[in-house]
Amino acid sequence: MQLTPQQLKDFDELGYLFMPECFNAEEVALLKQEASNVLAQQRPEIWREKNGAPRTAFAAHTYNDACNILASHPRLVKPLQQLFGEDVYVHQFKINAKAAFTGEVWQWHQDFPTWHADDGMPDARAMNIAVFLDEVMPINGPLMLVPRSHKAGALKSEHDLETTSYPLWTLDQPTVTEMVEKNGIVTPTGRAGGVLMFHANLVHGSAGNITPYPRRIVYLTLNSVSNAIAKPTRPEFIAHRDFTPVKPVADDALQRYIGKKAA
Ligand SMILES: O=C(O)CCC(=O)C(=O)O
Repeated sequence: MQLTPQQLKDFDELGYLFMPECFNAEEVALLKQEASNVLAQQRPEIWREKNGAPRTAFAAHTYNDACNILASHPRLVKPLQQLFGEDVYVHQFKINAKAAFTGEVWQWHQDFPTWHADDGMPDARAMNIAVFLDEVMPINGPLMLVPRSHKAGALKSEHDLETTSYPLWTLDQPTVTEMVEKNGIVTPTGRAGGVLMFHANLVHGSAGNITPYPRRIVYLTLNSVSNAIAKPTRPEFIAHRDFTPVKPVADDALQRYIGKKAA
């Protein structure tokens, strides 16, 4: 999948692109089932909310076949290769559960300050590309993005070790207020199968989920091979040390996997 000149222009201007219905109903059904299987496991790669509900399943592509295919899927990998103009490797792969009733907040942040401070990533030449596994609605803790905020570069961030179970470099309220007064907030919503990519310096966050509707999203973080991390401090399952370029699989790889499983 190649981004069109208009999509490239929109991404440059706004810092994000939302592509509804990138994965079809069969592919989504498989990914949902596999995400449920992953999130039901007890393993160290699964980070939990303070109340014990799964918050994030890291590195699921290393222990789940469908996730492994997704981490090399051309609909996710090719747009990022195109944007960065070089090969990319998997810096992180995670399923964020944002469970019904218990999913907690993600404080306002940019991704790059955490990757830089905690992993020694040199530049903002990495990006999250997200796949919605459930319908993302205005009510179930959608991702909130501040359009154009990536143009401000990396902003001063503080290490938040308190508000959630997961340490993150977050932005203070005056900074967020200033960004939002200038640019507003958008919440891309839509059916499972939608894909959202956003710049490493785009300001974003999400509120807790107190609805009965889970909001599972896969985030594949791809980093340019020329920008490999230099000083990782987090476990390998959060910041991968294998810088081998991703070779995109065939576009129908998930469909073939479904066929193989059914046979
Ligand atoms: O899943 C969410 O709501 C936010 C996740 C996020 O911002 C992140 O992983 O950096």
